[in-house]
Amino acid sequence: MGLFNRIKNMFKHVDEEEIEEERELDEEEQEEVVEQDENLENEIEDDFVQEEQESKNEVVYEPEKKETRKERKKRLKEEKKEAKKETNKEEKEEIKESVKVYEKGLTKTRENFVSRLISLTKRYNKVSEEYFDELEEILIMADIGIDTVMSFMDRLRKRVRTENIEDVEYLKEVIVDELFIIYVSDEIIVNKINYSEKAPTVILFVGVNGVGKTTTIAKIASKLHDEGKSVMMIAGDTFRAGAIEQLKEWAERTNSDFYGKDEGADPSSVIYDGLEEALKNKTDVVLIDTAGRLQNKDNLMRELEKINKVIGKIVPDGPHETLLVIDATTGQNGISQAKAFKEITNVTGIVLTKLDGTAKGGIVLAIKESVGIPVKYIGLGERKEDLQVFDIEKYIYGLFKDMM
Ligand SMILES: Nc1nc2c(ncn2[C@@H]2O[C@H](COP(=O)(O)OP(=O)(O)OP(=O)(O)O)[C@@H](O)[C@H]2O)c(=O)[nH]1
Ligand SMILES: [Mg+2]
Repeated sequence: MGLFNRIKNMFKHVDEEEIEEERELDEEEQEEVVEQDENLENEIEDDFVQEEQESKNEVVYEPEKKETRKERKKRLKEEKKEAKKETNKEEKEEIKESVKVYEKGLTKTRENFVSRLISLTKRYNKVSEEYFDELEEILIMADIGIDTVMSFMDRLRKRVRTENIEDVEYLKEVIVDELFIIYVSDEIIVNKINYSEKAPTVILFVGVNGVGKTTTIAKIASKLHDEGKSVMMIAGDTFRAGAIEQLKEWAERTNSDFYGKDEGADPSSVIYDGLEEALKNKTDVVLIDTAGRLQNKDNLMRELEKINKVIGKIVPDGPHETLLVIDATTGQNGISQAKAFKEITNVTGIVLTKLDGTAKGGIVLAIKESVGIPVKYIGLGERKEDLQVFDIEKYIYGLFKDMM
């Protein structure tokens, strides 16, 4: 099965109203998944042994109420099965919610880019030079980036030639396939955050003014809390008093610890003291806000070097991530920022915010190809749920669902 159909099968059901019949099938399917789970037997065995142990210490006044071995095993099995089904259901719900966020957040791009692609396919019966020219223009308009588009077109033409493709309907699938390849390009995509085994995990946020650093920190903090992790925010952006206040407010709202000093304080000293406190409190994750005045590249480079050194003094393998925040609505300018920051510090991942605010969501693909840094999170709106771990399959579905 091609990628186009694979992604379609993965997510198409999310859009369709769940009819009763389907729901029943779902139940059966879940029952099967549970039955086939090999771990289940072991888990039941463990629970059984534990319960046996515990009940040995109990005095049973009503011997007729005591469960037999067999009864207890049966009950435990039923309980486990119910719990497993519940988690499976929850997982499915989560995927569904997240696909909906992608769909909604990518509406502008989809309506622009994909509707043009569909209209192109309608106007041409066969693949031709004119078709290629128009396609190229559509891709450039979506901000995929000239270089990326050129190499994409080369590969597409080659496939059309070698596979003798004439049908534009089929070519649509090949286009999706090739866009996926741009992103993946022979690498295993690491979109996961590198959490340290020993607390604290230190995540440094960098990026120019107004791109969404502080709100991203707040969104990530709230996700971490949902996962049961403790969080501290450090106000390393001491450039404006407002920035410190804003972060402090977010810390309160998300139940995170906060460390900050006054406006004008040396960011490295703030970070040093904050990290010491985090170490003392055994905080799981520390999120560090910084100021990103790229106007003065040398200063920024020196400042980031100092910050990294200070972090390393307290948390020797930190920072575990340096996330560069980029505003998707700035288009190619965002790509230039990524290139500049990559030169001055070791950026390990990109957070691409405000994708919901642009019709040029193709920038995700351009960043990966032109800078070679994985996009780890994307912002698809202002709510905390709108910050999503980047998932290329959901992204492609969010873009092309009208074609699928
Ligand atoms: N629509 C939309 N808005 C976003 C998204 N992410 C952030 N914003 C908005 O962008 C604006 C700027 O965000 P901040 O977090 O203050 O940006 P910053 O990088 O910390 O800015 P400075 O501290 O001024 O350098 C806020 O109004 C956010 O609500 C997103 O994914 N979608
Ligand atoms: Mg800020």
